[in-house]
Amino acid sequence: MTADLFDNIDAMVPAREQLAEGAMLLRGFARPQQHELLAAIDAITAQAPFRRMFTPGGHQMSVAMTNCGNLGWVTDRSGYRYDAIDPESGQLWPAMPALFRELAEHAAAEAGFGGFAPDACLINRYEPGAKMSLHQDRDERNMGAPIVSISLGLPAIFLFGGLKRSDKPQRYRLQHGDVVVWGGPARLAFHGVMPLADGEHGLIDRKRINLTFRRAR
Ligand code: MD3
Ligand code: FE
Repeated sequence: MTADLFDNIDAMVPAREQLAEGAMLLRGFARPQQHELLAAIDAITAQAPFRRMFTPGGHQMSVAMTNCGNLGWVTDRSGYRYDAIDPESGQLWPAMPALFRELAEHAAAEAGFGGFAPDACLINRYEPGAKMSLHQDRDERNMGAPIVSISLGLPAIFLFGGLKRSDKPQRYRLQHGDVVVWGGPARLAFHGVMPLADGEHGLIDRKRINLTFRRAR
């Protein structure tokens, strides 16, 4: 029982936990950069504000989204896609900060995916009650690359299922600073987020923000 294996000795919580083949939870991995991450998100959302997009089926998502990087994920009545242009502004998405790229690359390498070079970062904002239904991420061309997610603010119950929608999902509580890497056989797993419970967070008031780094092309 050493500091190498357990970085939170008090709670006896392992610093890294393999959730499944290809899926690695790095607890608190982004905590040292929390203030820089939040400042960068503020700068990005000043250029490309959070917005609640519509699915092709005409439903408005409860999660508000924006993007940074060369490509951004968008959805509207015509479908889901990656686009270099923010449809709200007609401008390119804000650049991906070097800190974001480096954190994502470092986390991916920790999980065994060396050389991860994300070209897209989707930023999700959950307010109390917001949720994400079970889905697969399959709009990316390069399924060989993992997805890296960083959770900030209020904790959420994350649902991690199997390759079939009907596979019963496991539940994980993702907290401020937690990073998860999803690659290999976990890359096409169904996943979702339970409705966000209200609460207080010292740094982000009554919200959860999730960053997902992707290699879209
Ligand atoms: C497992 N976001 O943006 S991040 C999404 O917390 C999305 O906002 C959730 O699902 C959120 O698409 C979950 C964790 C995540 C992201 C991608 C995955 C888990 C994944 C891809 C495959 C398997
Ligand atoms: Fe997803």
